[in-house]
Amino acid sequence: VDGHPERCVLVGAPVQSGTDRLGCDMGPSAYRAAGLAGAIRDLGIPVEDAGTVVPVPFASSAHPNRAIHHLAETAGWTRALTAAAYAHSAEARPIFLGGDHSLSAGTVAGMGLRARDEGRPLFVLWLDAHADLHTLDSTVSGNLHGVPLAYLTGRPGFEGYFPPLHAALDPSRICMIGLRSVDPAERAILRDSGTRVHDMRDIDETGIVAPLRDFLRAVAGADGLLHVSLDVDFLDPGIAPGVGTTVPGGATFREAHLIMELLHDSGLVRSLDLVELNPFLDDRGRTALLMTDLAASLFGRRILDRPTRSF
Ligand code: 6HN
Ligand code: MN
Ligand code: MN
Ligand code: MN
Repeated sequence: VDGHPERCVLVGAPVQSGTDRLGCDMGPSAYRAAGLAGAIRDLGIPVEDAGTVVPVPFASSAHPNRAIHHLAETAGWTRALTAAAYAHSAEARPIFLGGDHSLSAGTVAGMGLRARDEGRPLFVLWLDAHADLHTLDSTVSGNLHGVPLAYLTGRPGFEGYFPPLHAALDPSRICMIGLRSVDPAERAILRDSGTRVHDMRDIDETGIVAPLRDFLRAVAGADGLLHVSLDVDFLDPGIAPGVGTTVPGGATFREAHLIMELLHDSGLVRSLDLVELNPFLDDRGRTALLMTDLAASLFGRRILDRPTRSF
């Protein structure tokens, strides 16, 4: 891929402190059992498995929002994954095997450090039913998988609770596709944020190709480094039941693969989160296998050869 290392590295991030259900800690094992490393190697790409990240405790203060749970643990994961993402992206393209979506607070922060070193802007594609834009003050569920984008974009209220952020992600460099469950506080933040937001109604009306191409052109035009965060609940629960936060009306099998195929053709993707898989809720591994196939599409598996790279 132009301007990016070819090699991939798998990084296990068995985070489950960001949800109130157990099971996401089995995610990395499920991806390994589903054959993710082999699927990417079959494309001619060298793959190394770096094993599992270990969280470093973070001394968070107690937060006045009593709904919040596992704050110090999640902040600890954030610190450890920031360091892991930065280190593993030096000479490879990392694939982070989640783990719940709170892990992106760390992986995206670490990729931000990588982008800074390369003198390039970081862009993020967020494929999710949810906006994950709550602050520690606005979250009602207290589930910290609902807050990573507020932390990463430098919204107030994380100081003393999460590791300090070296540089905030510019909201206009985020593209969200797949939204269909947005809480009032998140809707208010999105209103004037400059974030490219494509809810499922947009996808129904215009399809998935045009908005993605616009975003990819912006990334390419800025010589950006692109991080993709793929939440299982982006997909319709009918094809991806192995997740705790199913929302009806999600992306279809072909919409999801088409996004991955266009991402591959763009040559812009530097890092990938696979998040929210809960193998305890899965049906004979089908969600783990679908996510694995989607990752393979992103790294170049295709139906037929195509003459030119286009996006
Ligand atoms: N995810 N907005 C809801 C909450 O509890 O704050 C759902 C969050 C879902 C988190 O999609 O990773
Ligand atoms: Mn999410
Ligand atoms: Mn979600
Ligand atoms: Mn909420």
